[in-house]
Amino acid sequence: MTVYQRIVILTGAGLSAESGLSTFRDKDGIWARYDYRDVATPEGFARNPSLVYDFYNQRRRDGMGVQPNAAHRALAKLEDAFPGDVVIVTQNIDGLHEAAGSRNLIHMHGQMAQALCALCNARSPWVEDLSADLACSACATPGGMRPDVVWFGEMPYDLDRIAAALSSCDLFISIGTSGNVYPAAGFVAAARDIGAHTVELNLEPSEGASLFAEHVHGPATEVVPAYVD
Ligand code: BV8
Repeated sequence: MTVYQRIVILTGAGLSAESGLSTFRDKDGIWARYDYRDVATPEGFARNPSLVYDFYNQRRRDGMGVQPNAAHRALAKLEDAFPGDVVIVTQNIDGLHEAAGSRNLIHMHGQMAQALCALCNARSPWVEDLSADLACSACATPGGMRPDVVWFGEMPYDLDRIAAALSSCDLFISIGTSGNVYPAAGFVAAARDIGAHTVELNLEPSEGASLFAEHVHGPATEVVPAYVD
């Protein structure tokens, strides 16, 4: 029985599916209803900011009252109980890891709870609908407020912290992600290259399934507690 010391956990939209939030690439997912180029790129925001405001204001409203599920809770419990290091690198912006009690979190694609001023780069809590009229609380200028999320073509957050965690982990677990989006989809190869054991916990085989040493397929609320408890 291997005793692990340092665990890196990558999570994606599938982890929050059983909390009632849409994933992106499932048949009824977000990208089946929106073209990501219109709502999740800087070009889309420049072209039609009100469409992007509507998209994210609606996602924020959809997320209100949503609760973490048994998989989120199992990961928070693991962090408390595990004698070594656990870090969760999440692609999700829904805040459900924090709501479940996880603390050592890296939000590589940003957070729905925060807004960003594109004019002065100040961050502020996202408490009301974003719009072109909303003035930044720091520079008092309207027109620059956007969700604090990473769009396609933008640099994900904290890549240096993620690289440091991957370079010393001995267990890498990927949960609820289709392995379509980079650089996140490349993390398993980095972990494998330094000799970490790699596990995919997902409803079905992801794009990168062949890169993992171990797979457990099924709903996150079943496979995650069973694997980490
Ligand atoms: C970058 C915003 C440079 C936040 C998102 C051309 C031009 C520019 C860039 C590129 C290019 N070609 C490729 C790229 C890179 C690009 C990319 O990867 N494109 C893909 C489409 C090919 N990436 C980027 O642009 C990234 N930035 O590259 O910067 C750089 C970087 C590093 C070093 C040097 C340079 C930025 C990507 C971030 C984009 N932002 N969203 C938001 O609105 O939420 S994308 C979106 O996809 C979300 O962030 C999401 O998290 C992410 C990944 O999706 P998943 O989480 O995996 O969700 P998905 O629906 O796909 O899958 C769900 C899975 O769960 C499925 O497998 C399903 O089976 C499973 N599941 C479902 N139900 C359950 C379940 N599992 C368990 N239980 C269940 N119940």
